[in-house]
Amino acid sequence: STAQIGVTGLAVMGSNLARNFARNGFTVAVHNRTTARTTALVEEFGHEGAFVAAESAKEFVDALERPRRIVIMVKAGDPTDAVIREFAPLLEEGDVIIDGGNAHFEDTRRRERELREQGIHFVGVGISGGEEGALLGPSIMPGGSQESYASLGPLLEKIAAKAADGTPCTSHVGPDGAGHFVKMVHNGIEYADMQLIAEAYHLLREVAGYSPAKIAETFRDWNRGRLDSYLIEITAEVLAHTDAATGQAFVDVVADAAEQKGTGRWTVQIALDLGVPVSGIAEAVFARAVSGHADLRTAARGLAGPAAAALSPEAADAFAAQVEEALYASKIVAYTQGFHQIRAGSEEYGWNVDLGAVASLWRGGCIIRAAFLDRIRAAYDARPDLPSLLADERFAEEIGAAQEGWRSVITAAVGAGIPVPAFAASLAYYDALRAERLPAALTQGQRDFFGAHTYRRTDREGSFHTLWSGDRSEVRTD
Ligand code: NBP
Repeated sequence: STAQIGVTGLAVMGSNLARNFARNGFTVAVHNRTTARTTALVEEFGHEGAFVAAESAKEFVDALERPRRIVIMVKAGDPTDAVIREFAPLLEEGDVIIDGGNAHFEDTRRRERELREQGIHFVGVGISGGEEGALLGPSIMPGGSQESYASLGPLLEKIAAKAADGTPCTSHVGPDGAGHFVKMVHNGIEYADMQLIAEAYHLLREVAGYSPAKIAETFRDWNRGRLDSYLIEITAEVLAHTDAATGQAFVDVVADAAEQKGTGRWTVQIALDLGVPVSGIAEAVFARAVSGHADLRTAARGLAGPAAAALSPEAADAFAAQVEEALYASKIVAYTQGFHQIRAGSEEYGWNVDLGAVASLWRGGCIIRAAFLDRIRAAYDARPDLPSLLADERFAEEIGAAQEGWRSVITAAVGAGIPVPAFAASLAYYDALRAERLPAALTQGQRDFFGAHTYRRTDREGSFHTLWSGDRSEVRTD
């Protein structure tokens, strides 16, 4: 038994992760249900490091030093349970099973509980960065026991991406499902970021009248400022790309129906359960759904809308600057909502997640990596109990400075008939939170009227009900 770590499930993610471990000097046992994949991996990449190819589960387990560390990289869901059922009987107390797939955190909680009874540490790990990240350094979000992290952490820190300051983009997130929960919210934020960028593009195209090439330039420019991020960078690349077959802009030949794998949807479902308003993320998920409904879109095609009005080149450039403000302000809201959800999950499940550390481990390797995350980390470092990112002085100042442009952009979008659901939902969230009074008072009155649901008063303690169908006097109900 010489291998320090084992990887089972050698499709693209598992292979690349195994190679990453090997390239970093670890001896890696590799295994796959279909042995051909194991053989192919070692044949093609065996020169990169020390691999031990195992045909059977028993061989695999025997190749590992103790306590064993086994990474499962198979299709999420039933296949993960099947692999756990196969390996668990072969393992001993203190061994660690690591699930690097995109598991739902509730599944991770269940698996952790079941394996704990057997004395096995189960570590649900969120991994972001796609294929390339798995090979060159992903952002890694491990859950599980503190003890498991003591054994696993040093290996993960070696293979993880490094932030600009050299810090590894991984740290122990919290017990059981915490890592997969944080990965889920990461993906939700990714949906919001992408939708906000899409709305900015749409406005630059339809209101400013910019060409895709000009918009690519604009994004490149923005990428040198506060919006500096991987997603802005690749947006410029995609927009600058020309389709070889037609000579047209690539973005004009791609079908405009966005697909999804489900982690954005999970984020919203869980947010609803926790009562956390993640309206920006929800609008992003719904926007993809709307784009995919060809039937509804065809049926609505002839509906009336405003006539297009072109802006002068100077007005277009001024408008583009406001779009940058709208994008930045909405982005602050998306992260505010996402971090609120992590805090709520952490409280609900007793995870004690350090929000600043989460911002820190997203700084490299993952899809939402951005200069912006340094600021979020700084905000939580300064005030770990920060109730909301909007309560941070610097973010408050920045969003305050952007709000005029943000409003103008949304007004222009409404006037021009361009849908900006995520921009608009983000602004509504901002305005709702800063409002002195909300119409929720009226909602409470209605609820009391039709359902005697009671209400609280602004001037006295207690809960009250008005006898709406009687003499309309008020009674105290508590
Ligand atoms: P896939 O999700 O395509 O899964 C293929 C692997 O699962 C193969 O090794 C296959 O073995 C194995 N497998 C299946 Br399917 N059923 C099995 C079973 N019942 N028993 C044992 N093995 C089984 O691979 P992937 O795209 O590399 O992704 C792996 C995980 O990583 C997934 O959970 C994914 O969501 C997650 N992830 C992916 C990305 C990404 O960018 N692609 C990023 C982050 C996380 P076989 O070779 O014998 O069929």
